[in-house]
Amino acid sequence: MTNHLKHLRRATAAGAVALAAFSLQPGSAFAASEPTPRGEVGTTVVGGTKAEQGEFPFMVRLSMGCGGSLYTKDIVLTAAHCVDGSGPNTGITATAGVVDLEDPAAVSAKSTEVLQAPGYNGKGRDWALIKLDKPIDLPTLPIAADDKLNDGEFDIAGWGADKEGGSQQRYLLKAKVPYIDDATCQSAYGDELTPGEELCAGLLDTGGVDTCQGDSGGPMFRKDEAGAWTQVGIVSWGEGCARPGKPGVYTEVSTFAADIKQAAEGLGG
Ligand code: 4AZ
Repeated sequence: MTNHLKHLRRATAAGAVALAAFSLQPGSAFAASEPTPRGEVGTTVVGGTKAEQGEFPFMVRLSMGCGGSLYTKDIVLTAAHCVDGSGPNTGITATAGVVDLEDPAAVSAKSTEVLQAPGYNGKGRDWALIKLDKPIDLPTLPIAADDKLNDGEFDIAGWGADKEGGSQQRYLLKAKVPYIDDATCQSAYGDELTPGEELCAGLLDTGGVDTCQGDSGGPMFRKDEAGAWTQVGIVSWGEGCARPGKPGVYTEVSTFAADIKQAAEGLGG
């Protein structure tokens, strides 16, 4: 089990991107945007639907095939398993400002430095920061400072696979997934889960909505009491995608909020 799960995580860092779902049209790279055989737009399909341009302006696509979020205008928050370690790094391109990755209006910046969560060893603690060579002038996504928002319904978004084993997406997909408490999630994953460092979300009974390969590193977020988007999770891992009884596992951002803030200050942000 351990190796299987870690394999999923490595596979993401290596290649495919992705958000969400399940049972869209087989063989179509961009299924969620296409009419279904009934002539309906794919937004009624179980799983992800297309995000509107500007709906989630803090979403970042990283060139290694991961998601991310703008923590500051020149620091991207992503998953530790999406990066190779800490230090100077000019090899990552961050793309933002568009839902369509082929839109010429996309804005991009290059990495200058990577900070992987100190002590990251493949279990829990799955966060990293990427410093950019120039600011991206888009809204940032504040992170949750405490666990008050670890409840209710969360938003997920990404350019990852639209089904388990599927291909990365041209258009940003989005979905909503409910919180799953630690005890319930532990009954799905046992000791693979690190409660307190990870939180789970998904449709436990039915499956069908989830993040997937290539969504890793992207945010799970919701509105706070004041109606402002707040990041509560980082897409981390899961057994497959959208399987019943196998929810998505997310880095519990509030647990690491102080560490992330300190690390960002160390990167000059
Ligand atoms: C991945 O490999 C991955 N279903 C991301 C999310 C999930 C599984 C795998 C959750 O990037």
